Amino acid sequence: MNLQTRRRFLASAASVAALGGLSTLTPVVARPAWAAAPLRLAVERRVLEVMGKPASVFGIRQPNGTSGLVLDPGQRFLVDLANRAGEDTVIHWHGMTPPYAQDGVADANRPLIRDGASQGYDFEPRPGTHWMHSHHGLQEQRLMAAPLIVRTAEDRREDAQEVTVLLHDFTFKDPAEVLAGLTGGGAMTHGGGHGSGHGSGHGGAMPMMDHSAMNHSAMKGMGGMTMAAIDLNDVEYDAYLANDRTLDDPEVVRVERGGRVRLRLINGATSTAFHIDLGALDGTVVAADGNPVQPVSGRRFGMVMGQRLDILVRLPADGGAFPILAQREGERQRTGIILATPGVTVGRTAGLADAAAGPVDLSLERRLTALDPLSERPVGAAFTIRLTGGMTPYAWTIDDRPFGEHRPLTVRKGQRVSITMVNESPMAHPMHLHGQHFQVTALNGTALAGAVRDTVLVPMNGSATIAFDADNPGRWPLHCHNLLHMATGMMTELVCEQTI
Ligand SMILES: [Cu+2]
Repeated sequence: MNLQTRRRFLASAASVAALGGLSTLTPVVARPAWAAAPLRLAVERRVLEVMGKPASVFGIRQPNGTSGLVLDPGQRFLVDLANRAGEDTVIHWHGMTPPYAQDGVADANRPLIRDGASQGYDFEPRPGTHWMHSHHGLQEQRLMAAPLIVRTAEDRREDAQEVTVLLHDFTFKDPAEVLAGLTGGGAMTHGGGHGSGHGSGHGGAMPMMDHSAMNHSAMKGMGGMTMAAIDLNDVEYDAYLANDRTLDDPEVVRVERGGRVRLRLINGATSTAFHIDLGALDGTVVAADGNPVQPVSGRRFGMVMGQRLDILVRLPADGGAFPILAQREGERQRTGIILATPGVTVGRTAGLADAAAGPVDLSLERRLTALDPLSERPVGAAFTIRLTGGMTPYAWTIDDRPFGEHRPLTVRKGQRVSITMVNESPMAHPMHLHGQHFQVTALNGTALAGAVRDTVLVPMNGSATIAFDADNPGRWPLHCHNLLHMATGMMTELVCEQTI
């Protein structure tokens, strides 16, 4: 561990300890030295060619160029992260449940990683398909995101080839311009978004959706069902990526005839929910956000921003080429990879599906059942929050309050907590809680023993109830994983205080 890393580690531990209202939090104690050689990751700039045009984006890579990390069973999350992005950043380990200081979010107690500096991490990782992404500004839109896979011993024994797919939405525009186009070019709406004199978010020259056209195409896809009231997508993207590539030039993964594949799918898009489409293959969902579920079979599965699905497929004995596609909700655009057995010529897959997809809804969520559910015990702290805000002005809030004016949800360590999120706004929101995974215990008011996960869809006019045992002290963000919604205020905090 170099001195600079140690100093930063100590600094963040000290600032956590100094935190007034949370002085009972256990500070993270810097280790005197690395217990073993750390894995090295760097946040860097890179040039990515998208549809033949170069784009300046970010990457989070190992020295050998591998994007992200794969940890073996029992391996610690022992990472030295260097910031060579040319700007300050902080990387959130999405799906991990580390001590508060190492979550990868900057706040009053946890500094950003300065450009040129590095930061050390040392904690027990949580098994499953997870990811890492910037939690600062709009960097995530420029692909500051990568897979974070933590294998279990069972994964290793399983006779299945692992194929990880990170999905993303891509624009050649500066993300700040995209957001300014939505908010009407005004200042960020942390002042409340009220009375700020913003015009409609539809007036600018930025690549927003033409909502009338979008609704029209969505309507066709839904067999005439009236879709006029549904607002699915805020931004017209230039491309949709699967492992950095479009269907013009997709990744082709060689697989065995008759072999099994474990797809580790990550929706790393900032503002796009996808329908996973397995085409001719039958799939079995075996994990949600890295947590095992009772197997659910099918060929099409919805997946909102931040979520992960592990899906097992078996290739036919006579082989072939099999696109694994992700189609944007409400649209025809899609991306994906191709699974191909040896000797097969891979044909072209169109980047547009024949018909627009409907919205991603709760149909998969309702079918998911945790293999390792919460124990039965009474709820000690119950909250109901409302998801609020809207397009005009473009400002998204919780209980009508933007982040900064939010009322934290305060619980004591050890309490069983339930949070019901009621969506009163005109869009769906994928809600992500940091610091712990939760079980989905009700959808639209109907109780269920749902999946354990860290991100859940709360559809328009719908609600979701989540429950968990608060065992990780800290100030944990609870936010919408639509980056543009979070950026305009849709975030609050779960404050877990440690009792004496
Ligand atoms: Cu949202």
